[in-house]
Amino acid sequence: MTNSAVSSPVAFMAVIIFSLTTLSLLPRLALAQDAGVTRHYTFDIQLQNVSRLCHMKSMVTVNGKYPGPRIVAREGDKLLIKVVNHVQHNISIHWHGIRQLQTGWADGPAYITQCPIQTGQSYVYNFTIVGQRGTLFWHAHISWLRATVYGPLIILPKRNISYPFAKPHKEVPIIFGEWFNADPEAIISQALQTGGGPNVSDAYTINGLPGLLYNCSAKDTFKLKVKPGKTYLLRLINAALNDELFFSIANHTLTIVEADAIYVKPFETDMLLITPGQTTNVLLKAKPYFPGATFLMTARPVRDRPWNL
Ligand SMILES: *[C@@H]1O[C@H](CO)[C@@H](O)[C@H](O)[C@H]1NC(C)=O
Ligand SMILES: *[C@@H]1O[C@H](CO)[C@@H](O)[C@H](O)[C@H]1NC(C)=O
Ligand SMILES: *[C@@H]1O[C@H](CO)[C@@H](O)[C@H](O)[C@H]1NC(C)=O
Ligand SMILES: *[C@@H]1O[C@H](CO)[C@@H](O)[C@H](O)[C@H]1NC(C)=O
Ligand SMILES: *[C@@H]1O[C@H](CO)[C@@H](O)[C@H](O)[C@H]1NC(C)=O
Ligand SMILES: *[C@@H]1O[C@H](CO)[C@@H](O)[C@H](O)[C@H]1NC(C)=O
Ligand SMILES: *[C@@H]1O[C@H](CO)[C@@H](O)[C@H](O)[C@H]1NC(C)=O
Ligand SMILES: [Cu+2]
Repeated sequence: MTNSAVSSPVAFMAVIIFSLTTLSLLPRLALAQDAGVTRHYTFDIQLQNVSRLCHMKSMVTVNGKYPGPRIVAREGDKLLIKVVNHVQHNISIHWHGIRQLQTGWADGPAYITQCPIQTGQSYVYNFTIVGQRGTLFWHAHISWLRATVYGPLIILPKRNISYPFAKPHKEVPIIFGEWFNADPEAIISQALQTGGGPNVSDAYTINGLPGLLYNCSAKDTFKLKVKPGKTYLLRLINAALNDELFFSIANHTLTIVEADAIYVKPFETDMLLITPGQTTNVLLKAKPYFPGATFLMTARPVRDRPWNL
């Protein structure tokens, strides 16, 4: 394969046109600035019909969302997340990258730190975020349920502590994943039975959307509308199952400011590599000219699909 990610059929892409969600990331907190607050979330594990690439399927989700809901907290906050299992699968949720100081049992890997939550049961994850700020994520941690059960975990700095870089105009989570037309549980169970490699996914996704390089997918393209000259904080998360991804935005340089919830000395790059489980915050400065222009945003794996080798 060539390096031309934009024309590769296995890359996925999106066009910067429309405004996606704007994060209301700065909720007013009730308590004193240093103490941290307790934030409550409820995750209902439930089936949801989702259609991509002209394939509709019933998938395991949190609250019927794909990708799942955002968790937003500040460094120092306590999280109480009640997970209620309404599906036939056993499940547990991993708070990926959280250090879990003195709360190892809240980490989430099934049969490692806890028994999975069984059908009809619930469990409250109870932990405090200590000494971390930036972007992490959460996902299912049993079998291959993480293929559809994942979402951003956004950790803002403590109240009255600013970022060590200029305040961005907006913050946008960009979460990479994989779409399987088949049931991911059937794929991993077939692979375990045959001893062969598991079938590869049918598409890579940005925020659950495969983008317009795939057939029957143009309407499922992530679009981000930007204002000329403004700076955007992109919270990049690789929630793909197995693939390391190269990410870039045409004609733009990215400034990396944080990795795995630790600030880094900022540096610029045209392209970055992000492996499954990694997260990183980057600044994107929109060009001050070219009104109405669109720029492609792509991610693609290190090694291509077998049929493209
Ligand atoms: C998914 O679609 C099937 C078939 O159309 C339907 O029977 C089922 O109720 C739907 N499930 C949900 C959660 O909407
Ligand atoms: C669900 O978890 C329980 C407890 O660990 C286990 O006994 C049971 O076999 C599991 N069910 C499935 C379908 O894996
Ligand atoms: C959460 O854990 C703390 C101890 O770290 C405990 O005092 C508190 O009661 C727990 N809360 C819930 C709702 O389980
Ligand atoms: C924290 O910020 C608020 C405004 O957001 C301000 O009123 C308050 O004085 C600040 N507190 C400290 C200790 O800086
Ligand atoms: C995996 O791919 C093979 C070859 O295309 C196909 O026959 C099989 O049904 C697939 N397995 C699943 C679980 O979808
Ligand atoms: C899209 O469909 C056409 C016609 O079936 C096929 O030739 C092409 O390879 C497909 N492209 C992708 C990216 O799957
Ligand atoms: C974007 O980059 C391409 C390739 O370097 C170049 O041909 C094109 O003129 C650039 N477009 C803009 C709007 O900067
Ligand atoms: Cu994880």
